[in-house]
Amino acid sequence: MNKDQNLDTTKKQLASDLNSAKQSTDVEKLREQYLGKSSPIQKALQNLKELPAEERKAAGGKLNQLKQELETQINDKLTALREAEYNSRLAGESLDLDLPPLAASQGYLHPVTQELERIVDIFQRMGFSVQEPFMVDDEYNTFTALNIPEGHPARDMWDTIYLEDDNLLITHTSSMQNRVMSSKQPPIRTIVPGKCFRNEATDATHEHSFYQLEGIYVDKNIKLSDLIGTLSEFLNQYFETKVPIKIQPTFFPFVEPALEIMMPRPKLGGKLDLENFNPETTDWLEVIPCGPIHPNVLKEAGIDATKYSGFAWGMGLERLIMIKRQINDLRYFHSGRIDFLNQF
Ligand code: FA5
Repeated sequence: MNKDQNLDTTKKQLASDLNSAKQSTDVEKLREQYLGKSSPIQKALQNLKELPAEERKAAGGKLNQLKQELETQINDKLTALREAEYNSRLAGESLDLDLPPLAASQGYLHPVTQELERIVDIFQRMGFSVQEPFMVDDEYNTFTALNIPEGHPARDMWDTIYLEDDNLLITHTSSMQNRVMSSKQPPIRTIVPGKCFRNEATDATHEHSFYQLEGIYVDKNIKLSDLIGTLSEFLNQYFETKVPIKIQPTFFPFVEPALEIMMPRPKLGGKLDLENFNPETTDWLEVIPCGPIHPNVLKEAGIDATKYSGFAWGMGLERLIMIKRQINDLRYFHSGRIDFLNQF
C-alpha cells in the first residue's frame, strides 16, 4: 500500500469513527486519537526529518494537508454535536416567566433602605403620608421660603453645592416644607424622606451624601407637647424600648423656638445601654432637630398663622441607624463594601 492510499484510509476511518460518535466527548477522544501527540500523523510528521531532502517537502505538504482535513472533519462534527446537545438541554429546561424569582437571586435591600422602611412605617401608623423631595431644587424652596432671605448669614449653616444654572443639590429635606404646606389644607401630616448633599469633609459621622427624614405637622391647637409626644414615641418604637430624652435649644430660622431632641449616646459602634442609665452621668447625643414652625414660614405657604400652628423636624437617618445597628463609621453605608453589606 503506498502512502497516498494510507492517507486515504485514515480519512475514511476517521469519517466512519465520527459517524458512530454520539456525544461531543466521543469526538474529543477521536481528536486525541487522530491528531494527539502519539497519533500516527504526528509520528509521521516527526519522522519527516529521516526522509531524503528532495522527498521531505512533498511528504510534509501532504501530511499537513491531511492534518487540516482531519481537523476540519472533527471540528464540523463537534460543532454539530454541541449544537444538538445545547438544543436538547434547552428543551429540557422550561422557562416560566410567571414564576416569582428565587429569594436568593433577589439580593438584599441596602441597610439604609431597610431601616428607612421601618421608620416610614412607624410614622405612617401615626397617620403621616409620604412625599419625596426633589434632589435638585431652587434657592427659594431651600432657603427663602424657610425664613432665610437672600444674603442672610444663616444660609452659611449649610455647605451647599450649587449647580451652574443657580439651582442646587438639596442640603436638607426642609426644601419640601413650603411645597407640602402650600399644596394641602390642614390638618397636614407629611414626612419627606430623601437624599441630601453637602460640600463637607467626610469623617465617621459626616458624608457628602446622606439621608434625612423631614416631618411636617400642621393643624389647629398644635402645641409643643404634641411635638415632644410624637417624636419621643417615634424613638421608643424605633429602638423598641423607652428611650430617655432631653431637649435643648438651638437655632434654625424656620422654627421658633428651635430645639434638639437628645438621647443617651452609646459609644461609637457600641450598644445602647439603657439598663445602667443615669441621667447625671450620661453623655447625650442630638438626634432630632425640630421645633414649632415659624409663623413667617406658615404665612409664606399661605396658611393663616393665627388659626393654625404646627411643628417640623429633620433627622439624619444614617446617624440614627448607626446607633440602632451599632455601626461605628457612617462612611460604610455608601462604600459598597460587600463584607459590611452582608451583615444586614
Ligand atoms: C437641618 O438640616 C434642618 N433642616 C433640620 C430641621 C428640620 C430643623 C425641621 C428643624 C425643623 P442639620 O443641618 O442639623 O439640620 O441636619 C439635620 C441632621 O442631618 C443632623 O442632625 C444629622 O443627623 C444629619 N446630617 C447633617 N449633616 C450630615 C452629614 N454631613 N452626614 C450625615 N448626616 C448629616
